[in-house]
Amino acid sequence: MSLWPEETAARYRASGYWRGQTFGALLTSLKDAYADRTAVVGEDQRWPFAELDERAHRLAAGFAANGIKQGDRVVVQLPNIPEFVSVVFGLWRAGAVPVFALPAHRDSELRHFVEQSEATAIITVGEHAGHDHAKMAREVAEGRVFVVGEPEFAELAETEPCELPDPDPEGMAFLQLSGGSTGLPKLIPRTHDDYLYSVRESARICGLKKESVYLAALPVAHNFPLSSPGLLGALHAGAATVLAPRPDADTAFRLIEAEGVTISGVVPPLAAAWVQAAARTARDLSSLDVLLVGGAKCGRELAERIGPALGCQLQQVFGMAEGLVCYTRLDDPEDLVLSTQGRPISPDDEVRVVNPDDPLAESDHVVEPGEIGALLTRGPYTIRGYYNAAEHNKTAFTDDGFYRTGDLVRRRESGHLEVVGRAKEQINRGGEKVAAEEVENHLMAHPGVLDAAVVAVPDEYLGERTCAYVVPVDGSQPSAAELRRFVRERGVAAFKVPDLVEVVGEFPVTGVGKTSKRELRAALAALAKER
Ligand code: J2J
Repeated sequence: MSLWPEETAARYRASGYWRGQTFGALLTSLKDAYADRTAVVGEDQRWPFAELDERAHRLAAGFAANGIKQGDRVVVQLPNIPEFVSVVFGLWRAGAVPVFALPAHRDSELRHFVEQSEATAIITVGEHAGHDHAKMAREVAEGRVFVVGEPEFAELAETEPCELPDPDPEGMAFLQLSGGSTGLPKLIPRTHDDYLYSVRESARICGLKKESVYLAALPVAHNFPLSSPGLLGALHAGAATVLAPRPDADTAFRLIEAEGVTISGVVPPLAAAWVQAAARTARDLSSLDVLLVGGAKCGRELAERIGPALGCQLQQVFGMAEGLVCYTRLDDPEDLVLSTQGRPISPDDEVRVVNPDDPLAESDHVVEPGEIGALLTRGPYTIRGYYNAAEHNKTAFTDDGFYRTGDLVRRRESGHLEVVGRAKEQINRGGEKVAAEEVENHLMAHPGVLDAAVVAVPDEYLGERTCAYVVPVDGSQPSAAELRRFVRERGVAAFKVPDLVEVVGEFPVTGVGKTSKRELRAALAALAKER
């Protein structure tokens, strides 16, 4: 059954966007075409396509033998290691549905993913970057836990391959995470058909060919390094993906030189750090042709420095795990590349720019061409609803199925979009998304906190940082340090711990009642900007 209205689905099939191929079947065809070519490179492993294929077959059989059935959700929390790739393809071949947690997520988030998806297993690592992931998973899991590096996983990985039925290409292939603006991250159901379309086109738009080498610098479970064009785009083109354990310039430059990396993707603060480091590196970066920058706005000043400093072409990308991805094209005029965030992948990506002052504007409330408005979108790889979130979906989507991105954009005549701001209650911390309400809820769990409002403050390096305004209960005076520690100890990703905490007698804005958190946040954000 399609997750889109049947009539629309039929159109996407007829247009050749949806081709009825699953990721498992894709890997089989890649193995046939590129058997001995390198598919995945880790710190001490290098797998040709044939080996990746074999490993995925064995894991699939192992998962099936361990009771993981078609349609079962399995939370995957793995860093940038080759096993991420074999596990995910193994799950796909077993017909299971990976739920992509990031390595930064901690127990409260992991628990939420398990509960929300009713996951029957978690696949994770042991110690990673100073955190015991295996212990955390065992505390949170409601079913099995498989730890890469432990004997039980090794056994899975050695299972004799077997024939398994291919899942429905129009069914849910995996659950991606939303950046979120409300309480907790929503789960995004993507299908084989819709995602493969965006991957295939991304690979083409970014000029990938089998000789390309993609460096996954960001955590590869994130939608950007996974699919824009990312690991999957590289695999699709028969190209190698090098998995960087960390995104810093030293690590990245070492890998670019050693592996002859031709293309990578980073968030703006990382691009800035690479630009700076390039001036004093002894590494040879001449293989790098293209650097994708996205996840947060890349200002013109930074955009202008990237090409000259790194000796490559800048490609801006504006995407979202819910679907729509825009790229500047490699043959676009320079001005568009430097000053816009690109245009959509598909001729059938419908883009509407609507009245920004009406948060629930319907898709026919369009603004004049060239005016700033809120971006709505609908298309062959943009979801029509979050997973198990009927209530939230009523406001996150218009009646006619457009996704309310929460982004404020201006549309050029060429179709290129300029991202100029945001209407959603989210802080974009250098590409890492923080939902204001989620952090407020953590703060409000503190016995000394009466009310909290989390807003963005401008930051030179990250673009934005989080600032929490906290009103204590009478007689209580929690310190900023204590509140930050409190949030951290509730088990959240470090990037969600408020950067600044202002404990105030009352919210320092007049004329705003308690009626709308939204208005309060807007007023506080304006105040914070002036500081
Ligand atoms: C301004 N804001 C941007 C940009 C994303 C490719 C690239 C990024 C993501 C991603 C992705 C932006 N300028 N260039 O999934 O496939 C903000 C917008 C958007 C939100 C989505 C991909 N690129 N953003 O960042 O799901 O606010 O996906 O709605 O994490 O990031 O966040 P996310």
